[in-house]
This record gives sequence, structure tokens and C-alpha cells, in this order.
Amino acid sequence: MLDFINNIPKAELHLHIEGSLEPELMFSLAQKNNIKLPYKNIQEVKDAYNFTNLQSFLDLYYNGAKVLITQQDFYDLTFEYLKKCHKQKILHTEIFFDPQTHTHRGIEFSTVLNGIKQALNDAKNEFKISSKLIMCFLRHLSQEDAFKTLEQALEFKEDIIAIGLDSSEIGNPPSKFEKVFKKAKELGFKLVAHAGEEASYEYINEALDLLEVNRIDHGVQAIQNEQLMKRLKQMQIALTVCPLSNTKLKVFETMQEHNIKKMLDFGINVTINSDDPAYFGGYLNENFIAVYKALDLSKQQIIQLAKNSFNSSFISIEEKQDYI
Ligand code: ES4
Ligand code: ZN
Repeated sequence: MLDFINNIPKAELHLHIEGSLEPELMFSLAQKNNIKLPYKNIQEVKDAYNFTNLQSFLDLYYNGAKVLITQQDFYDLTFEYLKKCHKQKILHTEIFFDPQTHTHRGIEFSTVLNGIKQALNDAKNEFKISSKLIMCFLRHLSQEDAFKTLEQALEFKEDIIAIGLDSSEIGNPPSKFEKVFKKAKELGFKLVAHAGEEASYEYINEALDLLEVNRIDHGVQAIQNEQLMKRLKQMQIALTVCPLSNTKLKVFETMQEHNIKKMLDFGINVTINSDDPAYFGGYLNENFIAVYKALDLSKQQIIQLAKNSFNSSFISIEEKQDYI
């Protein structure tokens, strides 16, 4: 079964590129760019990855991202992830990036985007991996700042399929970004939002009603409300669930307590994803295997999860011909 999981073709729909920054690359970029890190060596970095909630992770994640300076740095970061995709039988990936994390410390939007884009292009040629880019707004910042970021993205509109919403969830509800999401929809972007990761299931209803998202990122708090569970089943809207992220950030104390199997059995369109693999201890296959071991998924359920990943992707009908 482990071989089956490792070799089944998959799509990944929830991956923060800044969250794929391995400690080794963090250290070498820090040296090259003369950035001071609060760690003496790689082991110290790894030892620091002991999180109590989402914010305790985000603090280290934003600090780690400071080593990314040049276009080549963003290229190297992205290409390292794509090599992992190739090894893990990921044929298609939809990658989040957080431009504000970089523009707020003086890095040009174009530096970030062009570095990532070049790596995606090379992986398409070298590994035949297809990809999409999703630009996320940081929800702890203002809607006005999100509007400025949307403006900067327009020059690269053809390179970005969707707009997302991430960072500190509690206290920053979807309603805070209603206007900017409306504008993004008018411009033709697809929409996603992190909702119901550690905040109330009500944030999922808000993301559906006020932001009109095409997918929900995480969404595991839906289990708190039967009516919402029925709604998600009826809509067949995808939830991009990230099991190792959820246990590392203490959304669930153990993988045995994770609700992904319950949601799958209920008939909700769930997918498995890695979120920030360099911080949470595993890439996509490790997430599948952790869930399989803890919750005893059937082979049929593994197949269903892999199918859901392709069916819920933003690959267009025309592009789907490439997979037949
Ligand atoms: C994130 Cl796990 C998670 N949740 C919210 N925002 C994020 N950004 C990167 N990882
Ligand atoms: Zn995420």
C-alpha cells in the first residue's frame, strides 16, 4: 500500500512556496545574502520547529523568508520543491505565494514572480509537471494593502490563476476582504481562502457567502456544524486539507483524531496537501501515509483522494486533454 501511495499520480492544491524553504537552503541563502538568523546551525533550526498554534509557526515562517532576496533565490526555492514533486509523482501543483512578505521588506514584486515563474517553466520542460500560481493576501494586514498588491499583480495577470487569503486567521475574518475579493473576481481571477483552519466554522460560511470562493483551504472546523457539512457535500466544493500541518499546529492533538476520513465518508470533496512541508515534517506522500496509517484508509479512498485533487484543480477543460 505504501508503494501504491507513493506511485499514484497526484495533484497538490495547497502549498505555500515560502513554506518549502528547507533549513539547509535557509542557511546557505542567509550566508550568501549576509542575513542574520537566530540559529547557530541547522539542528537549532529544526529544534525550533515545535509549534503550539498557527501564530507560533507564522512567526518563524516570516522570519525564515527574510533570506530570500534575489530572483535566483526564488528560483532555487521553487525548483527544489518541484524536484520533490517529481519524486513524489505530483503531476500538477497549484502554488501559493505571499508577495507582501517580500514587498514589505523592499523586494520587488517582479523579483519574486519572475524567479518562481522561471522554475515552473523549467519543471514543465524537464519533468512535465504542470502548475498554477495563487497569490495570497496576508489577512493580518489591511484590505487597503491587499488592494495595492492586487494592483501590482495586474502586470502579471496571465501568470496568476487565483487569489487566496492566508496568515493569522483568528480575528481576521473573510468579511475584512469582501471588497478586494469582489474586485479580483471581476478581473477574472479564481478565488480561494484559508477558512476554518483554527477559527470558527462560521469563517467557512463567510468565505462562501461573502468572498464566493471556488475552494476552501483547510476547512476542517466544518465538522462543528451539521448544516455546513451538508452544504459542503451538496456544493461539492473542494476542501484542501493539510493533515501534518494540522497536527503540527495542534488543530488536532494526534493524527488519530483528524477528521478527514469522517468528511470523506460523509461525501465531502476533500483533498490531501502538504501546506508548509519544510516546517511540518513531510511532503505530499508523507501526508498521505500519515493519514493512511492513523485512520486506516482503504485503497479506494486513496484513489478517491487522488481523483479529487485533479478534479478540484484549476486546470482548464482544454488543458485536461494533456492528461488523457
Ligand atoms: C499557513 Cl498553515 C497556514 N495557515 C495560514 N496561513 C499560512 N501561511 C503559510 N502557512
Ligand atoms: Zn496554508
